[in-house]
Amino acid sequence: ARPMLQPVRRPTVALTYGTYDLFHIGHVRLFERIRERWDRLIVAVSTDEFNAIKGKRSVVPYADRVAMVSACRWVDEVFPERRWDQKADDIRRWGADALVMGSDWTGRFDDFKPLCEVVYLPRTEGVSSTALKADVVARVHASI
Ligand code: C2G
Repeated sequence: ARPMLQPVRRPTVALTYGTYDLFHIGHVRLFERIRERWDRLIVAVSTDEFNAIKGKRSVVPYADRVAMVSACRWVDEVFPERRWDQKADDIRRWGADALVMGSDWTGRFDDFKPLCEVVYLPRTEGVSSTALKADVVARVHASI
């Protein structure tokens, strides 16, 4: 008899957005948690110009932030985040099954629920780019 052909499940795709300045364990843990639930992870990295729109000035230039996120084992694709209003197009273009963000964004992207799952995962406590910068400044002052 013909062997039963197992239906091959299409790999599921998650999309996430961020600046990833001073790439740290909080970012890595988020990516790791996303990959525990979805097969592929596509990351939109905010350009330096979009950071200005977000009111952020990152220490690490865009090209280096892209290189570090791309080097992360949990990440499959990286592309630029240039505007607030590109997410619907991105979801369609990448065929994303889910838009996933850390919990500081809870509720903020629920408008995309008609297009894909919208999931907020717990942030990693005790670490942030802002805290890392403050820690370095404090150490420099302490050593003066
Ligand atoms: N994050 C986390 N734990 C931390 C710090 C950050 O889980 N300790 C998550 C955030 O919740 C976010 C992602 O890491 O999902 C990236 O954080 P940022 O680089 O600060 O990005 P942000 O400025 O929030 O940009 O259009 C969406 C924006 O581009 C998101």
